[in-house]
Amino acid sequence: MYLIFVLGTAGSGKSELTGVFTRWLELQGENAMAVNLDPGAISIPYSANVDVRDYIKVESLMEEYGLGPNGGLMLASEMMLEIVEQLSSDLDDFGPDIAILDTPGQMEMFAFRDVGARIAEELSDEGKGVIYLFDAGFSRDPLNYVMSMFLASAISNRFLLPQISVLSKADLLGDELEEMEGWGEDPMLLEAAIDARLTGMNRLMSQDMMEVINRLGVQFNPIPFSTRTNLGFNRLYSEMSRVFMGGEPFTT
Ligand SMILES: Nc1nc2c(ncn2[C@@H]2O[C@H](COP(=O)(O)OP(=O)(O)O)[C@@H](O)[C@H]2O)c(=O)[nH]1
Ligand SMILES: [Mg+2]
Repeated sequence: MYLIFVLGTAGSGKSELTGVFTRWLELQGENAMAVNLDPGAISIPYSANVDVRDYIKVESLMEEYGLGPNGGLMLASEMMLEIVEQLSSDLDDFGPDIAILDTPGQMEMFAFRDVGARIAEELSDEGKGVIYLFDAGFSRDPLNYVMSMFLASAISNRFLLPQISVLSKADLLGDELEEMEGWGEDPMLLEAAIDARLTGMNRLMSQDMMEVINRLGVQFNPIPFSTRTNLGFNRLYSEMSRVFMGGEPFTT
């Protein structure tokens, strides 16, 4: 079994990718399964046999403890560590070859606290990886693109797992898509866009952040992806197989 955690900021398309792409993987002959790790989800666009809400629901916690949505989500995140064994045994019962795990909408509650990485660690001893979503609508501005790179680096430092970047909701981009693909392939093109399109503090900030990212030696080349047009499905699949499985399919 290989576990793939889908991470990204709120609204970046984690749940929809989890649902649509898992279904597509099944059509490719993979024994894939979608898993919901978001205790705050009201509805999810896929059916999940393994679902954290079987044990913890933000809505119920809010009612029971008189909390707001953020307080409820924080408590739920902490509680998830206590039921990770149950989730792990649920996963084993179904035994897919790939589990695609949808994570909480509010990434900072999960991924930027210990809980995310600890759950990843305790859920399974088997292979694990991360898909990180660059939200296309947000990242079309060069400053925001650099910020997305920063978030992706932070996730990578937290989880210490092989990671693939995806440019989600790419169907929302017009001609910009080609330019943004260039930013992923060649950092100098991103630097040129920063110089051309930003001024003042935003420009300085982006330039300095780029310098740090270059110094870290990390590279992101997000795969343009859309659940609406199936853009990037084949590329993401072959990248997953290459990065996570050394080129083999997940189901043998
Ligand atoms: N145009 C477009 N919209 C998308 C795509 N993926 C998700 N969305 C929409 O973006 C919003 C947030 O998606 P969701 O999967 O719930 O994001 P999450 O908070 O990261 O789980 C929803 O309204 C989705 O229908 C996509 O590929 N293209
Ligand atoms: Mg979601």
